Amino acid sequence: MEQRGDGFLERAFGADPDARKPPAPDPPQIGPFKRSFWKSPVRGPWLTSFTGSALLVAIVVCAVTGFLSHVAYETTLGENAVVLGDGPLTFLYEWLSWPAGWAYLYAVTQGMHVIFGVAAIPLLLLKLWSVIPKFFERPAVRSLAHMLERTSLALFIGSALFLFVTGLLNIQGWYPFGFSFVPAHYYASFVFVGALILHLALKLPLVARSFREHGVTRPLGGQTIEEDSALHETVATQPDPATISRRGLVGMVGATSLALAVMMAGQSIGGPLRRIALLAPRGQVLGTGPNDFQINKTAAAAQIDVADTGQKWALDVIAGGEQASLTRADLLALPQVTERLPIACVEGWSTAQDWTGVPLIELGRMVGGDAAETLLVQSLQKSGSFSEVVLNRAQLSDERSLLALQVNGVDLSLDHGFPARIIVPGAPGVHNTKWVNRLSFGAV
Ligand SMILES: Nc1nc2c(c(=O)[nH]1)N[C@H]1C(S)=C(S)[C@@H](COP(=O)(O)O)O[C@H]1N2
Ligand SMILES: [Mo]
Repeated sequence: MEQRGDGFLERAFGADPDARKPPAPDPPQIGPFKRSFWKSPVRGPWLTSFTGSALLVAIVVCAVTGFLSHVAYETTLGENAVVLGDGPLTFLYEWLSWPAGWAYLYAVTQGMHVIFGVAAIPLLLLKLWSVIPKFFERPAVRSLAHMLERTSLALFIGSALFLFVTGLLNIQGWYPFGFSFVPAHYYASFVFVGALILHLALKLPLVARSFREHGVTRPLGGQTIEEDSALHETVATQPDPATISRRGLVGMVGATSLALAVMMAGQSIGGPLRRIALLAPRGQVLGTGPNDFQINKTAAAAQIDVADTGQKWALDVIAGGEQASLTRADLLALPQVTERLPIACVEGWSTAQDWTGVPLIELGRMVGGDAAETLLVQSLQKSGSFSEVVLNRAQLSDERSLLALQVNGVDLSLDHGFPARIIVPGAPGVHNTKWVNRLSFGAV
């Protein structure tokens, strides 16, 4: 337990029997634990405040769009629930239903989530660099307040790194960890947002003072500023001569952020811009055939038995006691509708194609299920995530929501969901179930 200080902890938690011993001497101040070890003349509260403010903007965008992504994923919950059981805010997700209105809604919110998240990484690194001396601060804990501040900081930095690392791995489609990405990323965001609010409350006065003294952007004009090393632990006591100005450093990191943002935007916006998506895992340059667009999970990966997609395939449509069974020829004989709609994956990429098929609501009418609140979609995929999904009222009743049989004028390829797949406006890609074989109106 803390032995120096003002006895605050002792009063709070009862006397420590060791407290009567003479206080242990401070550990020897060597290497990075010595203030003079840190030489950079640009490190200080202005740089931290400025970088932190820019980072805050990106983080707020990520938090809002991340929350929206959960609303989109869990619309009416049921099989969609990514956090099984009663996760935090489940009641909110039951109440907030994702609209079908604007076809590009999720492409935009999730594109922003990934673009701002990736662009924030250089800012996060600069922010951490600007406060390195504080990690070596000794004594590590001075008082109860100081202990709480440092604990919240450990949670803050820990959850931030966890969110960025898991998010990056997810957009690369790589899951080296033994837990499920969505609930982990989701729960960590609660720790992060809580710690962020505390951090802001604790640091706002410092930021305000620094901006009052030096201006928010004045050092970016190239002006040098003096910061007091006696007041701030991050300011070098024996600085080396500058090798880069604050303007140069912020400019370099800002340009890196911007370049990453443009690169990530390439895969969200698509078209010729996809060529600049150097970090996109789903390929920058795709073929030019009608089925040559991103494949999230191939039929082989989903363990689809090709025999099940052939002549013996039929679609079961169910509502209450009514049931219909339709072959692909039956479906093709119904009036066909063509809609240009995007697939917008949680990974941040999206791609708009021309889909042709039968409106879901027409299939509902055939069995008297068109007034249903929900539609349970099931597929040939026997297990694993996304093998089935629940669509809400807005989605199942929208005239553009299709059971697609064709894309860009030709039959769906096996990897894109042959014989039939769902395509719904404004929804996350995950709800566009492939290899569909059963539609149950009002089942959940
Ligand atoms: N049955 C089934 N449908 C599925 C998936 C899946 O794994 N299995 N992946 C979903 C996800 S996450 C996305 S983004 C889209 C991608 O569709 P595409 O592979 O045709 O681009 O399909 C969705 N439909
Ligand atoms: Mo996806």
